[in-house]
Amino acid sequence: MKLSELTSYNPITVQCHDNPDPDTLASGFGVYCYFKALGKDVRLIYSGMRQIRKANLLLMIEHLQIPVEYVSSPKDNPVKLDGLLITVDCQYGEGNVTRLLADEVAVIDHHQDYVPDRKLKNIASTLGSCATLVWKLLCAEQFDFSAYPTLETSLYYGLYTDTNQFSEISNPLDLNMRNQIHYDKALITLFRNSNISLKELEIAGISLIRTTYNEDYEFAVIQSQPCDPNVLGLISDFLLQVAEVKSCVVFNELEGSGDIKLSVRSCIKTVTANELVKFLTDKIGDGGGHLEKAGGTISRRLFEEHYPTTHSSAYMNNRMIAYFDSYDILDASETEPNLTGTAMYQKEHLPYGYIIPSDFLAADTPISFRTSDGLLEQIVTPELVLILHSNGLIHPTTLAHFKHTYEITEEPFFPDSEVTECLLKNTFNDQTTDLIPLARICIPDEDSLIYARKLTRKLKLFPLWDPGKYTVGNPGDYLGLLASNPKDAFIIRAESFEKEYTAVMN
Ligand SMILES: [Mn+2]
Repeated sequence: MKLSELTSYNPITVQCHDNPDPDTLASGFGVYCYFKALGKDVRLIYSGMRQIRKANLLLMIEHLQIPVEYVSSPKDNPVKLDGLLITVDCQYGEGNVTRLLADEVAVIDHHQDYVPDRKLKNIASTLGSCATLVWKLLCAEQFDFSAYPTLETSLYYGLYTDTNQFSEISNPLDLNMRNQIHYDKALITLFRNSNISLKELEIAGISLIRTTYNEDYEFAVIQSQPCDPNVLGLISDFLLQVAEVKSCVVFNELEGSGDIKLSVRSCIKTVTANELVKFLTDKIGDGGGHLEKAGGTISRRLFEEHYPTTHSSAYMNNRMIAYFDSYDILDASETEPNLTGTAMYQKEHLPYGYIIPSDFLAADTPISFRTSDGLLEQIVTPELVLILHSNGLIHPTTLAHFKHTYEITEEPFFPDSEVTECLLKNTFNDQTTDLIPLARICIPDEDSLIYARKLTRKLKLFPLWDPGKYTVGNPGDYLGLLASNPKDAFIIRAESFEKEYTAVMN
């Protein structure tokens, strides 16, 4: 979705997430400026329980003249807006943004896509900040930045704060923006050094001496006094720097609602912060974020429904232990394969399609495509091969594995008749390519046998082809091990296993 696709709407409301941070304010300001320049009736707003109090945000709004308004919207009587509502740095319907009513909704965000069916959206989840996405959208429209001289500094500060002071930048587009944008250095220095108030310094200090630490799992938990949720992030950033602490959660109960805000951090590859926060908020709230940093909210009402006799700090400690007890880890590159409990299966002899992305994309290009687990992001390497299933879903593998287990042909591949396209997106320039005309047939080898066993517990698998990142297999899914190379382990979803594999009788 381009910004110019939205120009038929009027009025337009741009909504930041609740408890705004610099990234959502900067992104919202960018979208606001675009429509303002077109003479639209446009407003920039945020809602939620709390108004902005944090010093750096107040300075940012004041010095960069960001025309953001607070809108109070009671849950039982939500505000109704005319025209188009655009949520920025968040997704309409998610827990971190108050749901307002509007004729039409669009989403501009850089988190994982929660609403695959939404029509009006641009979600770039490999970007470090939503400000980068907005910058790209504005550049694509040849937006005249000189008409809004404070906008570039806003976007720069959004990226700065969302990437842990640029230390977590990995997408080339984030780097481009950082290098190309004109910003006011003195203002950035001022904001950077106005992160917390004296009162918050005291709250953070008191919190830190009340750390509970779990030696077995090397995690720490802190309950802080009520404070701006952004301060929770600062405390957890600091806590994670303690050598003994490998993951942590810092939380507090909000004044008034009693809802619980939490900030989660991890610095080990066996725990990703976004997966952990989902576990901590499962059924009682919402959470999300990135590999190292994530945040979430637990609803007081749901918490009391599910855990009527538990205090929030006991919940957090118990739930952390439950998380670490809930899974096994299999690092395929390090562990000797264990065939206990497995049986032998053969892959159905159906034709698949294959694509070698490096044939038509430069190395290191970020791409995304749809797998049976949802959207997957990968970086193009000469080793990456994509297998197309007849249902249009894609499964990534390595060239070595591919050559080993498939008979490779040059015949064109035709998926099931109802599958009309199978898209690969270059997330660097947003170009999508339909893979079906490019795909060739490959057929699983006669002897492509696997050992497989049904999982009874959650498994985090670090596959041979991507040893830095785990995929999660849930109870009911299968762990497959290639018979020819049992170190090459992979997860097979319960539903595809039944369709694609047959047991081999001895
Ligand atoms: Mn953001």
